[in-house]
Amino acid sequence: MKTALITGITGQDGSYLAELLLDFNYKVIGCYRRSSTNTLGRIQHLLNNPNFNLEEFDITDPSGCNSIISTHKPQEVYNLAAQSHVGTSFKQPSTTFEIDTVGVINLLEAIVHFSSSSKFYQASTSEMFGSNYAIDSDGTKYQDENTELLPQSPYGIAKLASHRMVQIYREAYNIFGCCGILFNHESSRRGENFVTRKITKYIGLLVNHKISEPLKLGNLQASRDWGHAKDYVKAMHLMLQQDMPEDYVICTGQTYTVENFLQKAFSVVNLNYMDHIQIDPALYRPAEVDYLKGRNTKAISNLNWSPEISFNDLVEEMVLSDIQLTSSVAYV
Ligand code: NAP
Ligand code: F7E
Repeated sequence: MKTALITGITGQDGSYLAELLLDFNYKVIGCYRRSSTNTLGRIQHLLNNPNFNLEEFDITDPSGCNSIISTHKPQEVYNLAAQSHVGTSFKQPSTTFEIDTVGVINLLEAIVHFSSSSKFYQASTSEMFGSNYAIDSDGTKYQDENTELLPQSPYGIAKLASHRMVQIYREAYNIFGCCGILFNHESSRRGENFVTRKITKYIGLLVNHKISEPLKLGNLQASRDWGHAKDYVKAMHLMLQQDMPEDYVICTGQTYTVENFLQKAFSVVNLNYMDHIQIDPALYRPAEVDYLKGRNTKAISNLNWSPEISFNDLVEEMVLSDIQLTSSVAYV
């Protein structure tokens, strides 16, 4: 039985990855940070699984990283822990750097010193491309593994620094480290302050007559390549099953604006989004990533991976789930 250690277990991706690895008969060590309120909601259904174990851990604490790696010596380490909100990274740049860069160094050092054969997955991001893209012969703009990384946010810069750090540890210390450059991925478990979930939760409240004020949003013109988190955690696992450690872009290859998402989500309940939203300039970011559209040719050919859940199915799943969730009497 293989042991996998997942940081960020309480997050969206941590919960789906844990489910996948338990299905593959792994022993899973899920690392969570202490909090004054319960953060285990997304993994509640796994807590009684005998192959699932929780460990308290904060990635910014080097001795904790050393201890958890030296105790478990896991075959696979998936580092999903992060301050992952781009808007927040403008308000808390130092904290973001501490968690998203220094934290990754702490884990890499622990692996080098205590478990050098552990395979390591790093959650890199399309936010590292910033405003940059390539253009192909028919004029299509896209990003892939060869596109220069020019981040536009403290989050993007922190993630780029850790991305390069993994590459350096791979070259310098022969660590089996892979970075997944994942484009936006969502689900009914998405954090409520990301734009997709903010929209679908609002629709749930609206349909259940629990809200009367409009939905406040920022920039509707940014384009994102949105996939489903359940598809994307499969790619993380596949990267660590290859003979050689490499970095991969994981995306759908399609792009939609925030306004397209709004339109589609409201159409699921036969409403017109224009009747329900208000633009709030305070929600615009100091710098924006305008256009993301990935190209997943390498993942298709090397990993035999491609996304299975369509944009329309993703949006519908999120809307229906939030209608159900917000219908409960307890939900206010
Ligand atoms: P998420 O839902 O925001 O989860 C982040 C996780 O990190 C949470 O479990 C959080 O714990 C944990 N965490 C934060 N600070 C920590 C610390 N100091 N020590 C230990 N754990 C800490 O993010 P996600 O959507 O699942 O994304 C997973 C990873 O992929 C992140 O690294 C993110 O940056 C990256 N990524 C995400 C996307 C996307 O579209 N979802 C795209 C590209 C890359 P709490 O519950 O205690 O806050
Ligand atoms: O914003 C616009 C906002 O916060 C998407 C993270 O998982 O994916 C995610 O980062 C777009 C932006 O995601 C609101 O300006 C408008 O253009 O949902 P988001 P993100 O910034 O793309 C990348 C790949 C990651 O790695 C990150 O961890 O929507 N937008 N109005 C808004 N965004 C938010 N959050 N809230 C609004 O009210």
